[in-house]
Amino acid sequence: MNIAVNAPSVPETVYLKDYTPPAFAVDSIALDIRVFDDHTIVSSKLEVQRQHAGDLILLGRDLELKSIRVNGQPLSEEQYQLDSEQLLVKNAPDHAVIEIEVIIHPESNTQLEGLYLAGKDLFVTQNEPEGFRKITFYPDRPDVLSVFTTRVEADKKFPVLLANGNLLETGEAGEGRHYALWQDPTKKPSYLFACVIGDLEVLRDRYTTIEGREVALEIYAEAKDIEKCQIAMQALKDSMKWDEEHYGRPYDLDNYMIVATSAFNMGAMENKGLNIFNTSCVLADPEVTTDAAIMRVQSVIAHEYFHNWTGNRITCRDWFQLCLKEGLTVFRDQSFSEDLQSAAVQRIDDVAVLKSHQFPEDAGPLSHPARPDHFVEINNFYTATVYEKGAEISRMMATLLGKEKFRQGTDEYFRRHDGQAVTVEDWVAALSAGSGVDLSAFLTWYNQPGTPVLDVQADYDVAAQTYTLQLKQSVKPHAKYPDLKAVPIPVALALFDAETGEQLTLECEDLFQNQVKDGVYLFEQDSASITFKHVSRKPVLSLLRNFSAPVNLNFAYSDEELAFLLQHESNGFNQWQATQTLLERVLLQDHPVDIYLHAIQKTVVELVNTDPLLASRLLDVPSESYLASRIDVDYRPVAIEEKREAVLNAVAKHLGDFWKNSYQTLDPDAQSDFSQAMGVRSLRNIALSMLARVGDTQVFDLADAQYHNTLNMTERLGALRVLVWNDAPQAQQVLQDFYDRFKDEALAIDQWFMIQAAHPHADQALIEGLTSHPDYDLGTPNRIRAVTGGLSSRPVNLWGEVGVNHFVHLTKLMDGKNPIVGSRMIQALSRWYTLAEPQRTEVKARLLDLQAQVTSKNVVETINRMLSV
Ligand code: B3K
Ligand code: ZN
Repeated sequence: MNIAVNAPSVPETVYLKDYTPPAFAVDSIALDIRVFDDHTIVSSKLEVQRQHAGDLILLGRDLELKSIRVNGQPLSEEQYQLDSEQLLVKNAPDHAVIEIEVIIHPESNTQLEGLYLAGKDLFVTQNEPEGFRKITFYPDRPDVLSVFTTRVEADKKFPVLLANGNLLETGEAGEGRHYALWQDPTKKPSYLFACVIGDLEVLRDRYTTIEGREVALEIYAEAKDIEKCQIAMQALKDSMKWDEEHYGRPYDLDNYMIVATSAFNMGAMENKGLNIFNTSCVLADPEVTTDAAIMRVQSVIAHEYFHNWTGNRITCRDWFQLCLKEGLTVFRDQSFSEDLQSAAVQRIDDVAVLKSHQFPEDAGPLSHPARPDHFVEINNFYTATVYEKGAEISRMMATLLGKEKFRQGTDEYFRRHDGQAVTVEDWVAALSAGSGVDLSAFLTWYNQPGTPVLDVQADYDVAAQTYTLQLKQSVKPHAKYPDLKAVPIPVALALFDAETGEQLTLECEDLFQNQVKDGVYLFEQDSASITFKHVSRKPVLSLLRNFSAPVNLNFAYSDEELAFLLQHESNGFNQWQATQTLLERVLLQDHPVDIYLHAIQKTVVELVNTDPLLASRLLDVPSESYLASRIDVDYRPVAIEEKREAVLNAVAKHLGDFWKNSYQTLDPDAQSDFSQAMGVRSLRNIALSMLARVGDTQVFDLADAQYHNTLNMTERLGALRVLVWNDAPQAQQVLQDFYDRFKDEALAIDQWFMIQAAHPHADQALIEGLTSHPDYDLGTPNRIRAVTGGLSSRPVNLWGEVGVNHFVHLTKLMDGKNPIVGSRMIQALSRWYTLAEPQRTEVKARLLDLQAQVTSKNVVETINRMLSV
């Protein structure tokens, strides 16, 4: 019949306030997907039923409509209206069976959305948020839930045919073809539909739920990778158990399948019972995978599994509510990882990500509320704010409620809303009802943008023996949100005796007696004060313990007080927080570095043998990108790099023999568990880079030996970095060796690209060499990100000609080929307006030039917002 050519009928900008419920419910959908080499035929049969007044609108994009029948009658072209975004059935009856046949082209789909060819022998789907409309015409919105029956048919060269739910039937389809018929008994929105057609191996296991359900667990990957799925399988079983124990949520189907592909725009996707994963988030083997990547595999496996309840069983009413499922699920996966390894180090790593990604986003032109109220392209809102700030909002409510009440609240949420598509308001209301604590003030956190600033002043009254805190909160004015309100800020705090280092019991003035519970003060107004009594000498105050709220804190600590907290705070996260505050002063406010050096030496030397993982994190120096996010005008990347390098050199020098001693005595193989061993590997790699800084004459020999004598990827890469970034004589030779060893391991080769792109002096020739390498591939987002990730880890290079050229050129290419990735890429330059002149004007000119050339909704919206400052 026809491919739509008319202008789209959907509005440019979608607003939350315009939400209307769907006119029709879809009781069931039967899909038949027949894959051929050069096209795919999709037939669908929908049983629809009117719920509200309005037209029957079936969304569809890039579909070739072959036929449409309503209640058995073919429709003539006058009976429907078709444009490039939707098919409107005129005068649809209240009950109808709609049968549609379309042709699609997954074999040439480069956007990696909808159904697409993900390598020679694999077709997969990615339907969140709006990919299903590229498979067939459907009310592709999250509040339309239906029972899906799926028949998948393909040539037998693809032995694996998967879809959601239970396998009902398999059989011959003639001409060397076969089929499989699946049915998912749970009603779900179309974004959770998935199917997979391919030639894959499978790793099988089982899990018995707390209810006694036997669940078949299957991880599908290329045959050569199948053994690398063991860690993911264990993480899956651990997650299933963890959700039963911590949230009372057992799994609900008889099978749980995970499929790995390297052609994937993001980390993974929680399709009901059939997750599809980027290989980078499922394959794990210490010989080819770093410790950090192994931790990521475990957390993403958990994240997608936890979505089964927070996202799938209870889904979002509309895409503005995205943080309802993502924020809560990130909070859940963070909590799982805290239980898996050191809770303090997990919190350190999560807060580091929040501060280096979400805080800058919220401070610039891409700032938006955790629940946005308008968008042009929803794919642009899978952001650090929705995910990470969303997680912090759930965490704040959990902190305030405590374990038991939080569990009562989540129990009520699952009880009320299982099987529904709901809103952030529904979540907060259920949590409040279940816990008996009114949390409605937290809605403000979801609804307004910006990182609040918490100003605290302290006053010690020696005569009265009181210690008084004055608190104020504010947030930077925002042109689009003139009515910014105070938010509830849980302030976790402690007082320490400055002489003994002991933590004091908090006693408040009568008036405030009930306000500090378990060391958490809920600060809800624009300003407030709180007085502690019986404080016999001026104490040291520790604020925002465990980072109890995502705010920027201003408190006039002395450097000595921060050094004190570094040594005496009772948990590792709070110690780390003290190091970061102290270093920020050194780096951005020219405080002397000596106090830090003295304190870090004392602390780390003691910790090295007892908690090497924490010791490795306490040596963190804030990243250049984080430091950049703290500078709003006149940002000079070279100056920041120089300062940071100077601090690192000072640390290298000050700790002297510590580095070589630790390097020689710490033994990863002698550790009792993975966390300790990971800590030891991390410390030895830090030691190696510190030895390079002080010009140790043996460092290249040590690195060379470490590179060659290990079977562990964290160690091999740690050594490779030192050799390559310091231009060691053998750098090219080991790079070649690495390539030869790992040329069939795509994820290791990503690291090979990344290390080179992150060279301190990466120039145009180097980057062009990488992007013209035969293994560089614009169809594999992991490979693209390896180069962009390396480049942007060095802001001097990112903002130099080489970086700006690369990002602008890449965005132009991806605008046509894969706009989701294109839009992501250009965001690396979103803080252009903070640069000092002439760089600011130069980069702006490049962005304006790019703005004139791009056409995809994704990139256009992002670049328009970036230039709106
Ligand atoms: N829900 C998916 C993200 C889909 C992104 C679409 N652009 C993965 C996750 O957050 O679990
Ligand atoms: Zn998620």
